[in-house]
Amino acid sequence: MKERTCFNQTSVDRLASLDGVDLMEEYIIPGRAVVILGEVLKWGNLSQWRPAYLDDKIGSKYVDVAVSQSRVFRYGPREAASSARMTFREALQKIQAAHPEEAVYVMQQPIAAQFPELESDIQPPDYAGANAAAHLWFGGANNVTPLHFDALCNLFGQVFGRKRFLIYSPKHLEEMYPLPVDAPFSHVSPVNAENPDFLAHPRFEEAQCHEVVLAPGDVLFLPPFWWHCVRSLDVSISVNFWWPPSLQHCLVPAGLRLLHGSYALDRLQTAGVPFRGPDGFMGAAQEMMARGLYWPAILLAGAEVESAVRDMARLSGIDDHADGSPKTLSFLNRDLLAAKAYDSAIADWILSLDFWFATACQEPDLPIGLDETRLILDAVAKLFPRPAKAEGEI
Ligand SMILES: O=C(O)CCC(=O)C(=O)O
Repeated sequence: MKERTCFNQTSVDRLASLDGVDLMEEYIIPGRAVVILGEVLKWGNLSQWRPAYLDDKIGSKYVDVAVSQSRVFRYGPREAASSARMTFREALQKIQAAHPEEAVYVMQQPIAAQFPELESDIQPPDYAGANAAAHLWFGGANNVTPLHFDALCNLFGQVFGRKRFLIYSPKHLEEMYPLPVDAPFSHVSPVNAENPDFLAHPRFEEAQCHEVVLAPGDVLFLPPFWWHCVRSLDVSISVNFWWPPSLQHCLVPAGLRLLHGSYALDRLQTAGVPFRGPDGFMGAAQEMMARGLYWPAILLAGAEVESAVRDMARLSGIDDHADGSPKTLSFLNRDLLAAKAYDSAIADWILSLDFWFATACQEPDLPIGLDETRLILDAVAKLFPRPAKAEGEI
């Protein structure tokens, strides 16, 4: 029986085919990294993609490229790679030059928006998530994308040339020396994974690295929040699909950190999947509670209350902003009580719940148990019941 979570993953399986393999059940749903050899051949006509073929199809189009003297293409925060606009053909000439003055990289370009001419060559596989969007990567040998994670499922297809991935399970958040969650580029590690400085980053030595080389045709499923550093071993063309994670994928240190960050930012109001379902945040809150993740469950209940109270304020004609910033829950509560949107018993409940939401946000290390969490979630469900669904409604 295969392990069910990425946390225990000790090696990355290399599957010669998908015959007899339930990719969803064994890898994608539990968030386990895997390589499928030769699978790109089944993604439409990608096997004909060579630099000359792309030149033929899109050579005269303008494209934004990343530019780097060092061949390291940082997203930030240090030495962020600069960018330039040029025709695809100019980029291709620089990519194929033996000694370019500076390296260029066509990075993560959305194919449907930028190169619709190429779209008919691509047939997304049925195991890619709904609305998974294809992106193009085209660059020279030895281009490096430094260590970072993405909060997305990633199906990465190597089309031409080889690429080497150094990948690390999300359990190694602390070993990656991440920036604070509210800092820009908090998904980028300062560690040089290819040549680590263990004096500066001693914890990095504890992180288990999986080295994965993709040859033309190979596909890597990289689950959300896995750290990766990527080097092109040759002139390389890749196509990848990204799609949003499930709630289960987010139950890793960086995912839970993101939940806290989004709560602190705007009470999860702009968070979409996976925290907010068609029935609001309470489904995810219940699931967190069932998994023993009590503070995250309370944060999600807080997001539900905040949503409901803001909706009520709008319906009652109350401005939910003061001096340009959103009013806090306690201010809105006071305004709604004054407008007789509800009585003082409900207002008192909201006030005491707000204490728990603030504590969940500021002190997630304090011990809290199932009983308190259940009380809070039950109180929220009673205060703001979701309308019962009509028979047959999904
Ligand atoms: O191929 C690369 O250079 C980087 C790929 C990457 O970072 C990604 O797909 O998330």
